[in-house]
Amino acid sequence: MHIRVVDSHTGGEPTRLVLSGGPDLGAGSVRERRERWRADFDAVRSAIVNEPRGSDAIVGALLCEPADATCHFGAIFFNNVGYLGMCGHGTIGVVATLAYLGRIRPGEVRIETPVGAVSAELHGNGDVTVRNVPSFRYRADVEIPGHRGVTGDIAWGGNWFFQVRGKSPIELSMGNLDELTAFTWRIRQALREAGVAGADGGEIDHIELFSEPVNRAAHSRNFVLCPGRSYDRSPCGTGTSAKMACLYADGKLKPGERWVQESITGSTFEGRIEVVNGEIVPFIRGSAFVTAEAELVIDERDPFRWGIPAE
Ligand code: PYC
Repeated sequence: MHIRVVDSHTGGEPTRLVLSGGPDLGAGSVRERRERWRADFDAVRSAIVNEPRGSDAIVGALLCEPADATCHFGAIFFNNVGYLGMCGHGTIGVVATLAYLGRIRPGEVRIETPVGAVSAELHGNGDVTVRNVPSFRYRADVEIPGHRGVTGDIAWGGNWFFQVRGKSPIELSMGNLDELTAFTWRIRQALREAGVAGADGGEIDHIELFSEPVNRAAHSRNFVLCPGRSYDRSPCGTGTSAKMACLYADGKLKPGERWVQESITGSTFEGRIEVVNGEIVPFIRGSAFVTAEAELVIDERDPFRWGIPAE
């Protein structure tokens, strides 16, 4: 089996775009095809993103035909442990890669994802602005079971987030990655054990901490724990969407106002929201760079051909 991929990174967070050789998922919406992939071909997901070909940080994106006639492409995002709803840094990576391959020109491109259609504008300088799915705060100021006094908001930005309120008790610096990972993982476990979930019963699998930014041009710095225990090197597009929905709900961000989110690595996304028919629509601007073009080889004789499972 040979799988053609192009790798990129968006603010330090890698995206591996699968162009051909992926599983045959048949017809149906991108959401239905994601479920078919999960049920019948999950080993291929692991082979693409897990070691020895990948790493815990890589988010994969399978490029496919859209079922939604208003879209140009479909994309299914996946990671070291499973599948995502949407992925902001991944969409920026997909669009920058399509531009690198000469498949799109500056202008708008619409992409069907498992949680709805998003659009992206490719700017003349290579930046990409993603118009994400509508985002919202589901519950405010929820106390984390077993963590007295630590509260947070549950919000949707294309994935479910628990965003811890106030300043992170651990400094958001690269030297503290182990501590930050352990702390946010404990929060995720506590929420899971207590049955605290998203509005649709979906697992809250992204946990986010905030502090003052280091870069004076930014409004906030974050640390985002991803579902497979790796951290987001970028400011997280879906997390920034969820954050802006919470800020709007608190009266701290107005439609059209800029919100610059800095990641733990120092990379930034520029965000804003619009309110359309009563829904909060986030826009996220960032840039991505292609890092490799490759053909993954899955050799029948290789005992690790389907990757080393991350969990
Ligand atoms: O940018 O939305 C994002 C994202 C989700 C997980 C990793 N990055």
